[in-house]
This record gives sequence, C-alpha cells and structure tokens, in this order.
Amino acid sequence: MLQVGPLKPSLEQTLADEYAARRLPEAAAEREAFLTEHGAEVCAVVTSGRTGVDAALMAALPNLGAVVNFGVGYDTTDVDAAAARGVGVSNTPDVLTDCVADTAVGLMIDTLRQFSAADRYVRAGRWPVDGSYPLTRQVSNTRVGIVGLGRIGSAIALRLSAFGCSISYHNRRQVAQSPYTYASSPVELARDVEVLVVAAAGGDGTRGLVDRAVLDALGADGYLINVARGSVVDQDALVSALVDGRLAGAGLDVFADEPQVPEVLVGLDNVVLLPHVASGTVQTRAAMEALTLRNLDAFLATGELVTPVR
Ligand code: 8YV
Repeated sequence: MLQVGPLKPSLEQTLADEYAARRLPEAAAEREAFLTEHGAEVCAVVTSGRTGVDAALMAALPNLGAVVNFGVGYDTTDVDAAAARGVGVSNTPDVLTDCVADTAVGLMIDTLRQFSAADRYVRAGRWPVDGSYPLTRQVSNTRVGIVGLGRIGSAIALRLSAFGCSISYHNRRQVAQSPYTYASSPVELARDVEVLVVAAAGGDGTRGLVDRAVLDALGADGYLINVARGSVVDQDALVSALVDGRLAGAGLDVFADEPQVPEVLVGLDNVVLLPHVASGTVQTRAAMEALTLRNLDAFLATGELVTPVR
C-alpha cells in the first residue's frame, strides 16, 4: 500500500496503522530510490485530487492494481494510462454532492450580495464614517447557467430553483428529461444568463472550456462561480475581464495553480476567494474517508472497487 501526497490526517493514520502503508517521498532523489527499492511491491495507491498518479509513477509501480482517490475529482490521475495497464481507479462520488452544492450557492450569494466585502466594511470601522454599504445584486429570480449537469450541477440547480432562478445548462450530452434548458455550447449558455456556475469535471476534456469568448458572452453584468477545477476556466482571461470591468464579479473556490491566487484579485471587492473548501465539512470529509477505505477494502478482498470512475 502506498500513500501518494498528503491526505486527511486521520486517513493517513489509518493507512499507516492498519494497512502498513508507506508514503511516497516528495523529494526527487528519495522518491527515485524508494521506487527502485519498493515500486514492484505496491499493489494499491491511495491519493487525492491534489496529487494523483501520473503515467510515469504508474510505470514505476508494475504490480499496481488500483488507484483509490479521496475526492470526486480525479483529473490528476492518468485514467487512460491506468486503463491501458488494467489498473482500476475509484473516487468518492455522491457523499460530497450536498456540501459542494451548498458552497456553490453560498458563493453565489456572497458574490452577488458582497457579504464578505460588507463584513470587511464593518470590521474596518467604515459604517459610521462612510455610511450605508453600496447596493448589490439580487440573487433570487436570476437566470443561471450551469456548466456540467452531473450530480453536483444537478444539486446546485435544485437549490437555485428554490430561489426562483431559471436554470439552463451546457453538458457534454443533453440530459434526457431534464427540466432545465439545454444550450449546445458554453458561449450560447453564457449569452442567455446572468450567472454562470462551473460544475464540470476537470481534465483535458474541459481545459479552458470557459474562455474569453464565454466570459465576453456573459458580459459586464454577468457573474462567474467556480466550484469545479481552476483548469476549466482560462484564469488569465478571467482576471483581465474582472480588472477591465468586463465581468461584474466572480466567486472562486478553485484556481489554476493552487494554492496560488492571482494577487490582483485580492484587492477586488466584487470577487470572493475561497481556499478550495467546497467539500470541507467534518461530516462530508468523514464520509469521503469512509468511502475511500471501503474502496480499498473491497479491492483487497475481491479485486473490485465499490465506486470505480468508469
Ligand atoms: C477535495 C475535491 O478537497 O472531491 C474533489 O474533487 O476537489 C475536494 O472535495 C479534494 O479532492 C481533496 O484533496
């Protein structure tokens, strides 16, 4: 058993205590030596979306049977290389859907209503000096477009429907019997909405899907919310749209190069910045941990994963 990258401390503990897991060293030379000595002994890797297993690491683990991923997103693991080698990959779907959808809605409300900025205004003692906080943008009854109508996108749509929002979406495939309006491209979607929420999986298939053309279609009165992966959005295009006032605001839980956040965003009150916390509650992370271990146990007992990604 091999741990690749940092994990939830309690999961790291369990892996070490109950599975005698080794941890892949991070420094290149040590890592190389470790893989030469132990690479062939590894039958399963436990990792997360932060780190994953690329094709080079897989090649150094010739007897690998499974990559067990803590997290629903597995874009850092090379699933094609895994399939070619007969290596199973699992993730942790469903158990984090509610928390990620809650975060998307919270981020949308905070971004449009500027609660975080208003909180800073109070703390800075500006209320008695500068008077009432400027008016902000209504959330209820807005037109919202969702990029990626999977489990999480659908949970966001359900919540926003209760806010009276009209929902449209773009997805790789149109979803049969969906109550929401389908748009055949992200540009077409962005053109007709006031808020665009990104809930698509990361990886090569969605890289830069929300580009300058999409942001232009969203327009100077439009808002972008991203709880998916930074890679889905062209971050440079997003930053210049915000700086130039070609976009009204953005709520971001994810970034292109985490934990780095473009410095210029820090000074903008129409932007809400979160450090990738969408699934980060005690309850959801415990459920993710349990599902990770269920996958590992099933693989060790039967060779099958409980929630394989394909
Ligand atoms: C986790 C996530 O924070 O599940 C995902 O894809 O992005 C988050 O829930 C992350 O994967 C844990 O490293």
